[in-house]
Amino acid sequence: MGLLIYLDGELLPEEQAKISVFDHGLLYGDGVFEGIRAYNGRVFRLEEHLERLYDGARALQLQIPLDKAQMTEAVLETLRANELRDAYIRMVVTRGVGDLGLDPLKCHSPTVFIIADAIELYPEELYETGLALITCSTRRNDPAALDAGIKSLNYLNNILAKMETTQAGVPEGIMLSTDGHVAECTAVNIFLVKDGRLITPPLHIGNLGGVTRTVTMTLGQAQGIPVAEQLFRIKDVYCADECFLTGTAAELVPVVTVDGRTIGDGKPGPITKSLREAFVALTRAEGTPIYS
Ligand code: PXG
Repeated sequence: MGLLIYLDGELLPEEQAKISVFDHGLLYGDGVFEGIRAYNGRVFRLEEHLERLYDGARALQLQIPLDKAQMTEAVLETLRANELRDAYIRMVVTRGVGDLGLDPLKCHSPTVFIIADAIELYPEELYETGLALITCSTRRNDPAALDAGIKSLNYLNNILAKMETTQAGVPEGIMLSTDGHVAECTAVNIFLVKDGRLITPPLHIGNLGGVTRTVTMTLGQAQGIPVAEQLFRIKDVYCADECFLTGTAAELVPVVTVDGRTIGDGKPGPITKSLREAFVALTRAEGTPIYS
């Protein structure tokens, strides 16, 4: 049986959930999206995801036709219609139908759709053994040109980097800023552990302010680990004691090699493990209930 998709106020069978070829989300990548997860009947950090979506839309002067309470209800309805308790949720708002020119003012009605589906996870053994990464030659967009905090439908530079990782046979890759600092990976944020400190790049170099990144920093502080947002370069990754990635789909996943160099002792480190355990526990304990 196919999925039921929320599209502009209706729940439609997936074969009928279609949008126009004149939608500017498709023609120009003009729109915003979110990827969210539900664990055991609760949506994790829904408010934070909605805040990022609405802030991104606001920055684009894109008026979402639902308020946050209505959008929350639409997400929960979509999950219920598909009888899901554990799920990946994709929420998309596009500029809507316009003409063939760029002008967003000619698009009168944004398109809103929500897909909720069973989640495809990284294989469990990757959490035990850790990932291999490469450094991608594709740079992250310059934040002077496009703010990476807007989770827009323009993902081409991440996709070019993703093609490099696939070519290299690894699941993720590090993306540098235009001035050569480590920014993030293709769809996850990056953390290092060095001398007992947790370090992640600051947002101003052009990375996404990940919801999982924020949760991880809070969990680190709660465990008494000093946490810093600090610029670093690829050599600092090679010389780190531990490295891990954070994202909604990946959760918190250890990295054990980068560009063929072994990180730390080549196994997921103790701080990575303890933060991962705390993260997993939190996802099981908190969230917006789907079925009340
Ligand atoms: N950086 C980028 C560029 C992202 O797209 C993250 C970091 C992590 O953010 P969260 O809020 O998830 O902790 C993302 C996440 C997926 C997927 O299937 C994730 C994203 C985009 C597309 C697919 O995991 N964004």
